[in-house]
Amino acid sequence: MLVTACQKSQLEISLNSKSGSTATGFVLLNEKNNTVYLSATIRGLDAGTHAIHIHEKADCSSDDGKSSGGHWNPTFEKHGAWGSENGYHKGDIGNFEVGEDGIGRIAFNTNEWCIGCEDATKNILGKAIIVHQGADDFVSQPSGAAGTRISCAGILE
Ligand SMILES: [Cu+2]
Ligand SMILES: [Zn+2]
Repeated sequence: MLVTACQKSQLEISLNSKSGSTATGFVLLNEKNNTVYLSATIRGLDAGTHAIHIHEKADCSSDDGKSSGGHWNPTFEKHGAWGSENGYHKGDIGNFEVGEDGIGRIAFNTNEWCIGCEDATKNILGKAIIVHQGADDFVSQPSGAAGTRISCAGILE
């Protein structure tokens, strides 16, 4: 009997505040059976709706987070809501809600990503997680008009 080894890797990365915000947290990324599971907890947010995306470079060095580049879009689609038939970036995770406690929690999973595989249209290593001050409208190009980048984490091992 042949037992196929399942690919498995896990990383935990820190979100650091940007653009003068107080938003910090961590993101756990875990790959199991060709699915990547993302879970994040972020504190110090303003109440309301915030966007979270994968941007194209694991470079959080600039104060405004713009060093991370635009949305990660390896398949050259339009910006949109995840799963939209009109197209979406592989980094278009979406929006999450924050209450008066300023804490946001995100859980997301997809088989359209991998952690460190050979397929450049799936590999999220070397990219960045960005949290925005505003909400993604899923329509405005190229990035959903989500406003200032308030927290950034490079996806690095
Ligand atoms: Cu973004
Ligand atoms: Zn996008």
